[in-house]
Amino acid sequence: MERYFQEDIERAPLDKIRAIQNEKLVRQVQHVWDNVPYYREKMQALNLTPEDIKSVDDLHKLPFLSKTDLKNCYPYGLLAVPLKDCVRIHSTSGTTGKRVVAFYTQADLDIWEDCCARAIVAAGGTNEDVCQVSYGYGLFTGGAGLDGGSHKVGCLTVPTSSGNTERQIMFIMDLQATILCCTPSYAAYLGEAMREMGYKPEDIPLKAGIFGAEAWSEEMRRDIEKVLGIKAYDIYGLTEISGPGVAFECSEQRGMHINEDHFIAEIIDPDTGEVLPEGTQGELVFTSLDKKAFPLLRYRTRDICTLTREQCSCGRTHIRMSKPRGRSDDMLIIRGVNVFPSQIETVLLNNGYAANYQIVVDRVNNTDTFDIKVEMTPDMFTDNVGEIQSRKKVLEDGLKSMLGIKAKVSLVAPKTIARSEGKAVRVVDKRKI
Ligand code: DLL
Repeated sequence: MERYFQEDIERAPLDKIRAIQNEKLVRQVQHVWDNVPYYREKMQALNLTPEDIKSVDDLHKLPFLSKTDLKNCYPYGLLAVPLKDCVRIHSTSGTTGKRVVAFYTQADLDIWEDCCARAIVAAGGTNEDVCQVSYGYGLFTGGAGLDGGSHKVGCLTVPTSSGNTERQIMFIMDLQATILCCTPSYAAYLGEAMREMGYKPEDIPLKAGIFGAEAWSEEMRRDIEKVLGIKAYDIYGLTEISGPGVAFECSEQRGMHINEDHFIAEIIDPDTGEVLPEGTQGELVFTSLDKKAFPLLRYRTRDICTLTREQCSCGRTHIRMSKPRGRSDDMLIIRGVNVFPSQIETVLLNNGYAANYQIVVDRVNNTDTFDIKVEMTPDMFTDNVGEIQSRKKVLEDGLKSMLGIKAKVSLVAPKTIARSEGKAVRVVDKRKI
């Protein structure tokens, strides 16, 4: 049962973790230098050779990689092994321009699946569980990653992929699924659908959910936990670095442990690139230590969070990252003020709404307009204009004090905002800037 709680690694003291990282980093830098001319040139531009990187202490000397580098190198420019050694690709869900394509050798897939297995075990999963994987399968990493992890743990894996909500519910109930893996927005939607079908939390066999791939708030966690009668665990990852399982929550649920034997995490100032001390908020940067096919060094994720090494009650020693509050590129600048969708979500959920909303930003006469469409829940739905007006005012006041700027709220009938089976689309930015 505990095969994928890898105690010797997950509870290793810091000096052991550092020793593993030092050794792997030196090897990985040499591998990239030898096989990726694009990165070698970046190092040469800084007068660096692999000999300059002797341990994690030297990491800060290495150049960053960003999404722009990935675009420049599309599709094969960062590949570090012969194509014949690659067995799969995955790709990000980018909506504009070229997508990121990440390559995997069989060994890369095995390590990635191990990381997902650790996440399932941390959520209480064993080979006695029935694990329904409702993340999308295909180019997206969610389905494949959790599917592989679930197999490694020995769960009975139900590979429903996303969508077809009625069938999802049928399998949860008929097969007595105990673990659900999907995006938090889809989990909320499934919960809503099950409630409408008359299921009470105690009727639902699920005990845990492993939800990630998008930012979600503590309030949303509580709502999902309540409606499905489960404990909801966060999981983080990105295609460029492997997929889900780069970091995951344990029973303590205060941050996600980063699999430090495979990845080094840093927090930097997004403007200056300077490495920031533990506990400071900034942009998360990853170096992958084991990836052979697509080994990114110092990749800038654009995710904003903090890191902590404070002791964790679960006994795991790997560093923890806070919930990313959204990508720096999800952040909207409206009338000069930084606005994260997650802040809006917090206000809505604190006022009894579900996370069904859409932000529409436009620019009229050189001024930003900021409209938020919010769905009423069936309980609060009314056609009493006075009541709607006063609800609207409560929300507008709450948003003003959270964000510092005024938003125009319109309350709409239940089920009028499109649901997402994968990552939710919260923002429509019509500004042509
Ligand atoms: O979303 C991988 C994944 C699949 C993670 C399933 C967890 C579960 P991408 O599509 O490449 O990969 O998107 C990566 O999604 O940089 C974050 O901005 C965001 N993200 C991922 N997990 C979380 C999370 C997958 N738990 C991007 N909380 C990342 C907040 C998350 N944001």
